[in-house]
Amino acid sequence: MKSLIIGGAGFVGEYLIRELLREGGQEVVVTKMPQETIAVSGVRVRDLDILDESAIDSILREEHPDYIFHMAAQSSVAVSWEKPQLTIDVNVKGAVNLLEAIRRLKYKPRVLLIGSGEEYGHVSSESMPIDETCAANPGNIYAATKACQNMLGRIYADAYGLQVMMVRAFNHVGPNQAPLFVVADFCKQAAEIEAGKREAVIRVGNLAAKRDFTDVRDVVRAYCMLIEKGTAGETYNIGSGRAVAIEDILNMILEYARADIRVEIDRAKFRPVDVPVIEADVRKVQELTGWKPEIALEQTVRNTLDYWRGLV
Ligand code: A2R
Repeated sequence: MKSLIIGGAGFVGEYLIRELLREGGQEVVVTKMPQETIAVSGVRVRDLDILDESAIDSILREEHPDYIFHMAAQSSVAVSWEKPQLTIDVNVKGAVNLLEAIRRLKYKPRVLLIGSGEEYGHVSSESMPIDETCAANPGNIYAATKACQNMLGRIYADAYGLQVMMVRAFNHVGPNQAPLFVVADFCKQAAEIEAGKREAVIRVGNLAAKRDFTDVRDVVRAYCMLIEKGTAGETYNIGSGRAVAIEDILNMILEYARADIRVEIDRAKFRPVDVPVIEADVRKVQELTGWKPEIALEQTVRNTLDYWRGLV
C-alpha cells in the first residue's frame, strides 16, 4: 500500500504524515514546493508545483499510489482577498490538473480532496448545524475556490468513475499553524508578551464570529479513515459539531497566559465579509467511520500556546 500526499509540507500535511507513519504498514511519498522542507523523516519527498501538469503526470506514473491526499492549496482566506488570481490558480486549476492526471491513469487510486467548511458561507441559524446537503454559498474567494474543487471532484467521480471523495474541514487548529490563523495568532502574541518581546496588548479582529474548531490531530485521523471507507463522489464534513466564539478562545488564552494582557480591537484584522456562525453536522463521517474528535479545545489551545512559548 502506498500513500501520496500532495502539498505535504504545510500545517496539516506534517500531521497527516505522522498519522500515516503511526498507523504503519505502508509507504508514504510526500510532495512539497521546491523552497519548502519536510521536517518528518521516514517518508520519500519529491518536489511538485501543482500548476505543472506534466510533473503531476510523471509523479503519478512513477509512484503508482493507492491513496492520494490532495492538500496543496493557497489556504488562507485573508491572502485570498489580496491574491484572488493566485488562489484560483492553485486551488481550482491545481485540482483540475490533478484530476486530469488521475483520469489518464490505467487504474483508479482513491483520492481525498480537502475542502473547507467556509464553502457553506452564510447559513441561516435554522440550518445549524450545517450538514452536507446544505447548498454551498461561499462568502469569500478562498471558499469559492474550494466549493469549485468540490463540484469538480463530484463531476469527475460521476462522469469518469474516479474514486474521489471530498471533505469539508471546518477550522482546524494546533501547534505549528501559521499565525495568519486566529488561534495561532493569539497564542503567538501571548507568548511574545510573556517573553517581554512586545507590550502587553493582544490585537484582535472580529471576536463575535463563531467557528467550529477541531484539533488537527483529530482531523487527520478522519482523513485516513475516509480515504479508506468513503464513497466516491460524496462530501464529508469534518468538525467538532460545536461552534465556539473567537472571544471564548481569546479568554482561554488570557486565562492560561502568565502575564496580564489587555485586549485591543484592530479594524485591520476584520475581513471584508465575515460569516457570523459556522457549525458542522458531522454525523455522516461518524456513521460511516466511527470517527469522533478526542482532543478537547482547551488542550489544543494549551498545546498551541506552549508551542509558541518554545518558539519565541
Ligand atoms: O504556499 P506554500 O509555499 O507554503 O506551500 C503550500 C502548498 N502549495 C502548493 N503546493 C503545490 N503547488 C502549488 N502551486 C502550491 N501552492 C501552495 O500547499 C503548503 O505547503 C501547502 C498547503 O499547506 P498550508 O497552507 O499549510 O495549508 P494546511 O493548513 O496544511 O491545509 C491543508 C489543506 C488545504 O487544502 C486547505 O485549504 C485545507 O486543508 O483546509
